[in-house]
Amino acid sequence: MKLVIAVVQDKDHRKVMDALLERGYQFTIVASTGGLLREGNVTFLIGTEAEQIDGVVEAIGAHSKTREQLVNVFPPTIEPIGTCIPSPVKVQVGGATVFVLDVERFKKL
Ligand code: 2BA
Repeated sequence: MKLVIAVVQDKDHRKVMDALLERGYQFTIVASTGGLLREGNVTFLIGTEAEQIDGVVEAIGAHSKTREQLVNVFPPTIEPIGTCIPSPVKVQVGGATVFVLDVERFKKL
């Protein structure tokens, strides 16, 4: 048994849900927030057999787009707080960030 943890952009999560449901995978979604952008994303928890991992990852990848976003970076400064000007930097977000973990024990009680 494996656990797939996938962080998906908010804009893509409905399509990813539909794709997983169509293929019969069971999952839980959790609302989450990216540490850098501080924007909402969605984390999928998908418990599945090892043979199904490729199908799961493919379904997620097929609907997770890469996008560019601007993030404000504050330069290191000795100026008093409030006088430094943030410079926007482009970051590439996504597709999805996927982790695959071994499950030691799985039980529905
Ligand atoms: P955020 O933390 O908001 O990050 C958005 C994007 O900013 C990232 O896109 C990446 O391109 C860039 N970024 C974030 N932290 C960075 C760093 N320390 N150095 C360089 N670039 C950085 P993605 O890599 O596609 O990640 C999208 C979202 O997936 C992240 O949103 C975060 O919520 C999650 N994520 C990514 N890597 C993770 C990890 N190793 N552990 C846990 N969550 C992760």
